[in-house]
Amino acid sequence: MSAGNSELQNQLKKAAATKAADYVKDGMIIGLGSGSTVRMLVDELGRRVQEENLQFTGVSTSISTAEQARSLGIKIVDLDAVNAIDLTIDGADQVDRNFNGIKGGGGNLLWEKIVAVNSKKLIWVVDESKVVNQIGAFPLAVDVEPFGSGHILKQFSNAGFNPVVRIGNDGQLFKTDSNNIILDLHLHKIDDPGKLAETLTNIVGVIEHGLFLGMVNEVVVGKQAGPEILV
Ligand code: ABF
Repeated sequence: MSAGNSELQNQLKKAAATKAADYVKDGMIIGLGSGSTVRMLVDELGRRVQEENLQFTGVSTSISTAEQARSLGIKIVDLDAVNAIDLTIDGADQVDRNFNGIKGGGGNLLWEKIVAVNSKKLIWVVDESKVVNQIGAFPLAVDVEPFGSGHILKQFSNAGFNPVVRIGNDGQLFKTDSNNIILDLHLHKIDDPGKLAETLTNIVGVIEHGLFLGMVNEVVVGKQAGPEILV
């Protein structure tokens, strides 16, 4: 992606994040997602906390989001400290017109899905490049227990899933916030997301996968003509 495009993409992400911040009202319990778009959301929420005295409680989907939020004066509590989350705002890597999504590019899909299923409402904030006709071109992250993961890697290879063990930016084996590993499946396209989700879920040692099917309620899309809300 050229520098110009990435600058435009960041502007579109920021527009979506700023629009999504309007959903957060005093007294709400808010699930805070992960990824660069949500980083922009948390920055904006932090500004509103500091400058407009916005008061809400956050539940984070990653260690990094919790650290960012706390540094901005946002109150963060553990998921088990609340009965339910009023609204979770998260990012996504791809989302189709049926609201099937791929998440996990950042490696936080397990906590993201746990927070999502404990939320009354789920919103994704994306730039327009994430909205696709068919999901699958983005590698599908699978959160795997390290013990015996070599056998799962082999099983994925034999199934034609083109799995790659994720390596972190430091060149070391990537580890999730739960100290699991990520196998990224390079599928190019996914014709039957529901069937694939069931297959992955039934593999012993797979902790969670990045298919989020029919879970999101609204998608705030940053577009050049202005943010658009898909429902
Ligand atoms: C996170 O948002 C991940 O699930 C997903 O990979 C990421 C999207 O990243 P970005 O907002 O940086 O494009 O929730």
